[in-house]
Amino acid sequence: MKRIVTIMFLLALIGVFTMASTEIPVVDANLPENLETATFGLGCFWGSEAIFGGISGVYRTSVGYAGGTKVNPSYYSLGDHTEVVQIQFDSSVISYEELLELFWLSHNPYVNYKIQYMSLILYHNEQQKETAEMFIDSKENEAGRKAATEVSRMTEFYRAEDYHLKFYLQRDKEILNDLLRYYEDIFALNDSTVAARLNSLLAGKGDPDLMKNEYEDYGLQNRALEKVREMLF
Ligand code: MHO
Repeated sequence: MKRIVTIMFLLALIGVFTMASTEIPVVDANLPENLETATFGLGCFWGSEAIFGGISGVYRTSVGYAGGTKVNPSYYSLGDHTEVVQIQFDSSVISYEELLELFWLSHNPYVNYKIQYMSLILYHNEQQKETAEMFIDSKENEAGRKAATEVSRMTEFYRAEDYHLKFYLQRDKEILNDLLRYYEDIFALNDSTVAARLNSLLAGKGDPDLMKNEYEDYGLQNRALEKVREMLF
């Protein structure tokens, strides 16, 4: 009997330790399964990422290069690629069409920018293709003119260099370092919902009501927590 109690105690102890070592902020721990992916180009990707990272139903964002043919592009050797934001979202919370609305409002889709900054929808499946084409048709009809937006099939996504990731968050060392307690490096942090939200907030974008509800579960402490509270309230 004594032995069983000891074994159970040891198992409980192991449980507590493994929990502590894998602990991440509550919001990140609650990442839903079966997220869909959307990819948009709408100008410099720093701002694009900040626009989408702070809204309900979006769980992950990353900046990168896509749409072209050059293998392994980089910021200074972009080839025929466009700066894009890739978004992972829960379509039961926010629909692809709602994302398209935000995309449309957040840049000028009637201007022919150079390829790096062009207005671009990269669809991931036939349903997204149809939705995007119908969406653009209806906007063009409303406006009575053709949009510059291109709709093409998504191929390879090349994540951007570390210094482009969560651009606004990386500039706030206090908040950044607080989050790096949970994540090994900026690449791991890049996939976090908390990072998407705070990057958006620090850029002055996103839905403040959403973040007011969530921020206590971002895993922040001390001055970083205070700062976020001050920005929200
Ligand atoms: N802010 C830069 C663009 C950077 S973006 C990653 C500029 O104004 O040149 O392309």
